[in-house]
Amino acid sequence: MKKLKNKTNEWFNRSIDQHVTLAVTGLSRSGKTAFITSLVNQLINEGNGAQLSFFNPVHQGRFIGAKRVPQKHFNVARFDFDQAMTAFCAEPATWPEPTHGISELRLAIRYQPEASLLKYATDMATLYLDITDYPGEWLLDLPMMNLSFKDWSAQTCELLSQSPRQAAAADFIEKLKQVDPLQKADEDFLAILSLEYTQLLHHFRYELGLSVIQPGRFILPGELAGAPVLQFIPFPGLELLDNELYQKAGDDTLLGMLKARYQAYKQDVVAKFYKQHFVNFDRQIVLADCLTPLNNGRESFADLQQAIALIMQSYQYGRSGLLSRLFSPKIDRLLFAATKADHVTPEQHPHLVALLNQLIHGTRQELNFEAIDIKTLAIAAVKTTKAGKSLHQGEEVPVIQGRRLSDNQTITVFPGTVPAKLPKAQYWQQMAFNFIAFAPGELHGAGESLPHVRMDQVLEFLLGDKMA
Ligand SMILES: Nc1nc2c(ncn2[C@@H]2O[C@H](COP(=O)(O)OP(=O)(O)OP(=O)(O)O)[C@@H](O)[C@H]2O)c(=O)[nH]1
Ligand SMILES: [Mg+2]
Repeated sequence: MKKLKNKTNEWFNRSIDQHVTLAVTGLSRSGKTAFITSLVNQLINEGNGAQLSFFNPVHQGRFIGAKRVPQKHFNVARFDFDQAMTAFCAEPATWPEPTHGISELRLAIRYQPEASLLKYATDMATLYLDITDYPGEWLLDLPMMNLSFKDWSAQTCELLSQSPRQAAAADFIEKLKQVDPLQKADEDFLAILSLEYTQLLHHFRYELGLSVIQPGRFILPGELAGAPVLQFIPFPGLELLDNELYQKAGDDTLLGMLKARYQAYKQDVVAKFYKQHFVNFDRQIVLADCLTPLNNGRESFADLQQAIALIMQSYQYGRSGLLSRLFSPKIDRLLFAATKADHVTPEQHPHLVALLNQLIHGTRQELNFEAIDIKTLAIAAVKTTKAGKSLHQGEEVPVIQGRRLSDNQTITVFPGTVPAKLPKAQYWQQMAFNFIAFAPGELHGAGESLPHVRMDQVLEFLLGDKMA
């Protein structure tokens, strides 16, 4: 009897005080800040007009309330929810500022458990939800863990020699070819080369709209900006160097210094992130903006596809998985969300999901995802447009209406079609998609909930079972 009582107590305790760690990631500008702000806004304003009918605790009337409480880790930046809400409440409303590193926020969510036993035990249960925002670029580095400096250099220089990177990178590579890797190490010289390489990465990301950026920390250095561990470069032609010379290159040579820093980067930056943060995540949402690359053209879209394949390696837990050989992560639910779905008319949403499925499908088939439940959704954390129909040459066409970000004009457009499959050459010739950045609608105070698309389905997948 005593044993049974203990068992019940254990369950009771666990149930009234549950914890879930939810990680939110995605490449820069994919919509992480908007997503977390909306998610928190929906939960703390529940009962105040938030539209969460697909979230079971709300649908079944068991949701009691949510509030922000002090975060778990004191050494991680606070997610700036208030600043983001201030932007949405401004006149005219604006988008929150870009963020550059990892941040955290904790919510306490009160609800009534469904389970009858608990109903006798208590009327209320609390779910502590720790939300972590971190750059998706950091996940692009995992494959480096498996590569020597020589192999990484060869792979990266190969990428730099191909279109669309080649045009911007040619001078840099040419310059390196004139440098003897065995020359005397010079920190200042290496600092200059690293800066040039970092500028190239910025150009790829922000001007060419490319997604495969390695090392990912170089464009989002956080507190490591300027540290020697972020000062190295891929070096061309090392495969031609005598292997013994490569192996024996001392720390007083350029090559030796490059190898040492590359090694330090892998251990002190990449592995450290996985050890300190990633292994503690219970659930993960990966946000992907498929529309901007679709708008940018074939090469940008192909690069997104490659970046997603790299990111997927972080969720490959089978025996062959690199990550599970290094650490033991525990994510059991993984949601892929195509963000900014309010940019297309609603009948295009299934296409957007189909496209995202195809992007992750290539790798999903090969990888072992036994332990993970995966779902894909098309969402808008903050809905900025209204959908309707308009007459065009005697035919009804679906349109969206919203306030254009660049000039605040209200416009009505047919944004084009999203291909349901990975687009073929013909799609790019037609340039079928026309992406326009919209401004968010104004909120009348932080107590109002943000309009959204499918945030309730997101909540149900990520938290529904924990609040049963
Ligand atoms: N229409 C629409 N635009 C969105 C939505 N979410 C994000 N955006 C747009 O995408 C931009 C980037 O969103 P953020 O939430 O700042 O993205 P992020 O991933 O946090 O970006 P970084 O902090 O730079 O890594 C915003 O400024 C908006 O222009 C959405 O739900 N709907
Ligand atoms: Mg952000």
